[in-house]
Amino acid sequence: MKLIICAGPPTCGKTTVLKQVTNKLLAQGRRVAYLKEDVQFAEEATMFSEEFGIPSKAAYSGEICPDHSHVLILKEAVEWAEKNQADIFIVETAGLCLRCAPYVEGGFAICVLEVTSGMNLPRKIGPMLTLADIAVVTKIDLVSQAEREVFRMNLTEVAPIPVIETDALHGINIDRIVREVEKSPEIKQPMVLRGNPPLAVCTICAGKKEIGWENHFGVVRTLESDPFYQGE
Ligand SMILES: Nc1nc2c(ncn2[C@@H]2O[C@H](COP(=O)(O)OP(=O)(O)OP(=O)(O)O)[C@@H](O)[C@H]2O)c(=O)[nH]1
Ligand SMILES: [Zn+2]
Ligand SMILES: [Zn+2]
Repeated sequence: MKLIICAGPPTCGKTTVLKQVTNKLLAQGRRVAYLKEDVQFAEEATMFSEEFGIPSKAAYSGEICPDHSHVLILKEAVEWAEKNQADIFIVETAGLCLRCAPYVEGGFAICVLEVTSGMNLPRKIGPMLTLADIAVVTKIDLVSQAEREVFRMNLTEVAPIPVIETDALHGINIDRIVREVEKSPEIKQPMVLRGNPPLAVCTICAGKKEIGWENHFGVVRTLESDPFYQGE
């Protein structure tokens, strides 16, 4: 199974892009599963399940940093997708913590940014962009050619990765994203974070990169549970 992790600031167009991508993957006979991770509210999972009839799920991080919650639940989420016979598992995350990045080694990482968010955004968001495999720039229908080019230049200065520009509402350049997804490797266990978490007090912050709540101490959670304390 391929694991596609898609992060980006709120309302940048992640879901719109992923719906277009899912549509094409399903048309090619792929079996797709979808997980939306958010802090407290998300309707995307219902949307994916109603529109595409695919296994879809939402996970709320609540009081935990969304990227930390992601580390804790991703192992079980991958097992859930495998149980549902998915061959491509798409995870959309809120990506609110600009110190962490949700990407794992051996997975495929997509960072979505909206071109309307200001020319300096690529310089502000850190590992969410710099550790991604590709950047998808949405809402190109709303700005001039010159603004598009400056945004792209600022982005590739920070992260020299392929940039795919899209008007996601109209499915522009979605085929290019699908080709990148198709080229990505199969996920292998044990999964490990790509980046180094920031310095602080919990085991994730302290730099322990193993995916799965069993591997961490402090306030943790499972895919289905409320947060609980694990440790001495
Ligand atoms: N004009 C234009 N609008 C877009 C484009 N992509 C997304 N939108 C609109 O932007 C809004 C937010 O899009 P979503 O796909 O929900 O964004 P998101 O990143 O998934 O949002 P959250 O998951 O809620 O953080 C919606 O109203 C979309 O219709 C685009 O390429 N062009
Ligand atoms: Zn979304
Ligand atoms: Zn964090």
